[in-house]
Amino acid sequence: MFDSLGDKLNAALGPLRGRGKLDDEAIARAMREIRLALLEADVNFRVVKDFVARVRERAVGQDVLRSLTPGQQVVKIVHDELTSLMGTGDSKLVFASKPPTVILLAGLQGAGKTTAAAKLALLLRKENRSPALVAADLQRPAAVDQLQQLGKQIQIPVFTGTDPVQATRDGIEQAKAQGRDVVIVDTAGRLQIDEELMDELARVRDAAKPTNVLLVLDAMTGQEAVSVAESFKERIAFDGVILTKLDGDARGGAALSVKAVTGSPVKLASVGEKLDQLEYFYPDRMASRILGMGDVLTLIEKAEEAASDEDQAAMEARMRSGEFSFDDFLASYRMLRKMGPLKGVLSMIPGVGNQLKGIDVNEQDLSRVEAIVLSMTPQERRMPHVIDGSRRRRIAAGSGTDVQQVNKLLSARKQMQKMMKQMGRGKMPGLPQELTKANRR
Ligand SMILES: Nc1nc2c(ncn2[C@@H]2O[C@H](COP(=O)(O)OP(=O)(O)OP(=O)(O)O)[C@@H](O)[C@H]2O)c(=O)[nH]1
Ligand SMILES: [Mg+2]
Repeated sequence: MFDSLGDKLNAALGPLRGRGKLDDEAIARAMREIRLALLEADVNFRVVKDFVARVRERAVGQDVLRSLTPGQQVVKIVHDELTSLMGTGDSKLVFASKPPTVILLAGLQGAGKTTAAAKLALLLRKENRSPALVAADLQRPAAVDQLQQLGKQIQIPVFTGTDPVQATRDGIEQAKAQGRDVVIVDTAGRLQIDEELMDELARVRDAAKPTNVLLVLDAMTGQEAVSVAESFKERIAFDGVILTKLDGDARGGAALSVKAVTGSPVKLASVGEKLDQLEYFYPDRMASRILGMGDVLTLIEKAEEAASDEDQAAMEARMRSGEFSFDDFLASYRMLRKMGPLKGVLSMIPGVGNQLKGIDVNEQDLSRVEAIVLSMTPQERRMPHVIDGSRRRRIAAGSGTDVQQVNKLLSARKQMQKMMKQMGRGKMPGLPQELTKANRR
């Protein structure tokens, strides 16, 4: 996602990262490159201009944080500004105090409304809500059918009617009667903003009295999507945006400009055609992703699904403090296992994705890792520095491995700990050498 933008921003920032002191010349050059990278990613030019001005101002007048070099600080400034460009904190959906919560989806033809309606229903059900779908698109003959098919796939009821307004009103009533607490209304698309359909949308909105109006935008259309959003804004107030087709070759322009141009944040992002491929949009994570800092938080979230809350919180706290014992090692390793194919999970760790190219993650090697850790005493796991030569021999014998393999694991843990510490400081770590080497054989 947004790979080319990420590469270019990193190329612009690269020369600054290691520098202890920044002169105006170096900053000016980096700002020029950042500007170009954003324009090439199809970010709105006014947005680019403001963005670069803000970054420059902060970069030149930066308060020097002791923990970061000036170069690292510029990277942090770019990250912060990217984050605030995409919105701060308010990307949650609003739920009505008196159910049902009604979510109205609007957008151009083919933007992905109908698919997004079903995806959103599925996402909300995972959060223990009880959604229903309403097909208010009676423009296209097959539209109702499409939503009904999707509803059937995920076993969520779909209501409709004979005209858009009546379908909306009755659909919501029926959903309510069945005890559904969220109703998602799918509306007719339009080729471009046209009076008749805008008028219909306004009437559907009045009938639905939605808690949220979400505009569905195709990210692949870049700036076009942003102008569409601007035109919608003039007629139908919307609270947020669902960006779709981020799995395609979207360059990032829509994601980065829409909040600045319309004032409404992206709330959800669709990253594929499958029905479970809709995610909440987190500006800070997206900024990290663009800057190639990996998606640590998404990873943590996945881990949370696999681990109990207490385990997770305790481990996170220790990792943040830069501690990483063999107990943590084992716990994270077991979590990884539960999270699914290892390679996919590893590729989300900052800096690891690239290094995994061409490497086979060998699950058998990892079982050996578990055996070695299990042969350690609780004290050894907690305080790995006590593991001396004779303990190494004992651990090797106990796990059916050899001292060399034990040594390898000991230094892998050290590397991991270093990596965790760097992450805590906001640096971009690399994959521990020992781990890649071990698996390259
Ligand atoms: N790759 C990819 N395809 C998507 C995504 N979201 C939707 N699509 C595809 O885009 C096409 C249009 O999606 P729909 O949901 O039918 O779009 P719509 O806005 O309801 O279209 P109309 O009802 O005609 O206005 C379908 O082929 C979807 O499978 C996505 O996130 N990624
Ligand atoms: Mg549709």
